[in-house]
Amino acid sequence: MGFAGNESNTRQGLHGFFVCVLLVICASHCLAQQPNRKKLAAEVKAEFLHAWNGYKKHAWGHDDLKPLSKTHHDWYAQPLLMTPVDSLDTMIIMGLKNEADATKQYILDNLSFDKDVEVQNFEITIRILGGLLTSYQLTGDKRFLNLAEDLGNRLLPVFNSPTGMPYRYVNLKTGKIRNPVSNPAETGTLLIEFGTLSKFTGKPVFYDKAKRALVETYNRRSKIGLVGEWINVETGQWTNTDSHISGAIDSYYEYLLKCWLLFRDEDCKRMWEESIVAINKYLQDEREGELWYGHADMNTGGRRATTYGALDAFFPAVLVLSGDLPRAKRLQESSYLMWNHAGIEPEEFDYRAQKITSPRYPLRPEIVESTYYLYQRTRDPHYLRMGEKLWRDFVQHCRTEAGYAALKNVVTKEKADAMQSFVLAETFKYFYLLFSPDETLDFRNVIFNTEAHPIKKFK
Ligand code: DMJ
Repeated sequence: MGFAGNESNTRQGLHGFFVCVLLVICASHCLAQQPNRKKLAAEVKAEFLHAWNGYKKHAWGHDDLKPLSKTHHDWYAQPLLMTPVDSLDTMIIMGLKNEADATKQYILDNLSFDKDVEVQNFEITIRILGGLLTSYQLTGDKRFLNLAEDLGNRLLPVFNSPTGMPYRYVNLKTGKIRNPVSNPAETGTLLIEFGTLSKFTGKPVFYDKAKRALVETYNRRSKIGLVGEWINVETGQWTNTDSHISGAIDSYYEYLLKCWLLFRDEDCKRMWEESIVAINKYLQDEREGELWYGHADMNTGGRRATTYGALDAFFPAVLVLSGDLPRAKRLQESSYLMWNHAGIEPEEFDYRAQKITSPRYPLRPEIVESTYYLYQRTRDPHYLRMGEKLWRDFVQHCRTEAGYAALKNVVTKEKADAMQSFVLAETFKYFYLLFSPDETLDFRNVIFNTEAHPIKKFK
């Protein structure tokens, strides 16, 4: 008995010893598997500077850098400093003080909207108005707010349609409007910026006009609760009834949810809550255990296409914000699968056929944005590892001598001569925020506009 007892003690001791060794091995293995956040954040910052320096050297004073020909691209006859305005808050967030100070001064000295150019209301709102408002909030410099208010006033004529939904283009000098056929993303992605402008200036007109445009779009949803892709803002009739969460609709849904969270606007809450039920009922799709969102007819709900793309990859972030973590996690895995199909993300992917249907990659941020939201909400290192893989592929395939270049084809990895301002405003910012310490930005107290410009939630 005694002997047997000793033998069992010895066995137990040995067993305990091996368990400990195993735990130590596992722990060190896990630690080795943990991405080095500090190192990654430093890399992102250095690469942001590389891209920014390319813009400064080859495209200074213009809208965008063309990274292959090392020259510039302007959207209109006269530049609107798209890249500097879009990038300033990224510099501030990254702590690049000298760059931020110089860029701020350049914008304040040179940006003027008194220009005879016809601009696209949606793009100018999300990139420039959004950028100026965040720069005002981050620096406290009233001159940014003055610029934002001047721009807001020049954009206001877009809302002078019979329905209140905006025309797509407006002349900044004359107020002449054009292009009545628009889409929900362009009619409904304005309230964060116009609403914030109202809050900062105390002038309700901006909030009211953008809110009406959002509500009028929502009011034209079908009986089953979906919106279509193209709508005439003069007649209120849909000209294309394809429904999805992709480009031309995407950020309409994003703003329904975010405007509730930013302004505590209960109408937006109600519109979001009704919309997400229809989205999940008719657009959600399953393939071999994977969750996807495809296309359906807005009136019948019948499946129209089984494509999902780089723009759709914003939706896990929206699902995180709405509290639907299970769907957010599953959809993120699908986005990641799409990314890994060719080692970098195609613009569009047929998830049923598992085939790329549009092979370009314009350096989009959406999948990184969703990775950041998921990491913030779950703290699961899985999302850091995912982010590190995205980052390594992004650098490997898109870095050039003068900055970062879009890809014409994700299969051949052939580059395109474009680096849009959202690369500096969004893609680098979300990579940086994913890896940098939590104190960098208080995730729970801000709402990002669709161009990644954060605004503090209003009380
Ligand atoms: C950005 O301008 C915005 O994120 C917009 O909502 C969608 N397209 C680009 C980025 O892909």
